[in-house]
Amino acid sequence: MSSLQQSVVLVKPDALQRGLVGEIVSRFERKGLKLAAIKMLILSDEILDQWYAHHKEKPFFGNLKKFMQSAPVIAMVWEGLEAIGTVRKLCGVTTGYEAEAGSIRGDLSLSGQHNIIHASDSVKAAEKEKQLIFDADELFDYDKGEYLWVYSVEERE
Ligand code: 3AN
Repeated sequence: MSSLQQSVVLVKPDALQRGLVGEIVSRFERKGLKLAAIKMLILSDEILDQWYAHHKEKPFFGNLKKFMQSAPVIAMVWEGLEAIGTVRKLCGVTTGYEAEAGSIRGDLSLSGQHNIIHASDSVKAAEKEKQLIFDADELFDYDKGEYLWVYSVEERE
């Protein structure tokens, strides 16, 4: 049984600097996903320490934080059936030069750190990331007309 999920995506500072925001947003739109939230912000130390808690002991953690704070990010929530896995597939694997052609990282990046995008890796992570970035009134629920064509009758029930 497929379930409706929300994935938190960050367009990272390198993608903002390289003028790739529109291209990245457009890939999720064209897939048929629903945009539930979007905002621009500079990530605080507190947010990044929690966001990358699993990398805290890694040698690259300091540079990762500096990079992530070097410019604003565009934070978004994308919704759809099985959205967590779908969005990760659209992004491609972590390192740009290894990512599959056709994926966002595979087409647009070459680096392990400057890999232009973040996407939640689980439902639990998405919930945590949503709370770290968005206030309740920044998340929108609305009818998406396109869903009539994106999903079948059974899938919309
Ligand atoms: P993903 O972003 O694909 O979920 P994670 O969670 O392993 O991958 O890594 C989070 C971020 O940490 C990456 N997007 C990247 O910017 C950075 N990172 C991961 N591995 C490395 C590495 N070996 N060297 C430098 N930065 C890294």
